[in-house]
Amino acid sequence: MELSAAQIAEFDDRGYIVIKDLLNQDEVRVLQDAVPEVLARTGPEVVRESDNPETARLAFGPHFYSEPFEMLAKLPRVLNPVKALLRDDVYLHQSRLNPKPGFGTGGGWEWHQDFPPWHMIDGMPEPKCIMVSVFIDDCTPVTSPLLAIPRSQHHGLLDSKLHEDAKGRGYALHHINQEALTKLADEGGIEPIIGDAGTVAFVHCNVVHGSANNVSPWRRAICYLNFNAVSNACTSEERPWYQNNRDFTPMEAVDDASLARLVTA
Ligand SMILES: O=C(O)CCC(=O)C(=O)O
Repeated sequence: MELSAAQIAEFDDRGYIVIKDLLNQDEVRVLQDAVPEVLARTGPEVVRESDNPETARLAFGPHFYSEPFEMLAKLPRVLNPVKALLRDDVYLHQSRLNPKPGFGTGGGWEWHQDFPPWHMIDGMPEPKCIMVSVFIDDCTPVTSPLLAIPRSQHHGLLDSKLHEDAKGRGYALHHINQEALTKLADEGGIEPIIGDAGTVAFVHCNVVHGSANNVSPWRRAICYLNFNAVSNACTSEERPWYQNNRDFTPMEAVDDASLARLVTA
């Protein structure tokens, strides 16, 4: 799939584009079936909710150890748009699966940009990174969707503060203070990024976003594939493999049917 000039212009202006049904329902099912095994891992790559250790808050690195997520990251439908938007070859800096289970157990995310920890800890020079948000479940107004401030990426790296419970947030989340957030939201508005399972949003890493906790009865899993431009490779080795991938080889696409082929009868 190739993006149109209008889609690229929309991304450059608003900071994100949403493509409905980028994955078909068979592919969605393969990914949904793979979620329990990912979340059952016992290594440090799976971070639990601090107030509810039974519940996984996020699993880093599923593309390393789960074939469906590896194939997802290499689909031409995913890779080609990222390369077009970043105007470069890309590698996968990091992937995360946020399951966001229902009944309030899937916790919220304070308003933040994704770039600060990548820049400050991993040594990513520029915000030339895209968070590809793959909806594994339906993301509706009631399942605590991602909330984003359009055009906020134009403000560059904003002042932010390392969250005092960074470990409980899942990573070194830098949140934005209320005054700055109010100004940005008054100016740009706040939009929910919603769509059925199989929808994919391509989001610039400096777009300010957050989400509430999920009080609906339904799980709202999203897989984030955070692609970096090869020319923008990270310089630090502080964080482990599952947070800061050190293989900067330009990614090659697999056959477009590779994920669908994993359907079991
Ligand atoms: O999945 C969510 O609701 C938000 C996740 C998020 O903002 C993040 O992982 O940086």
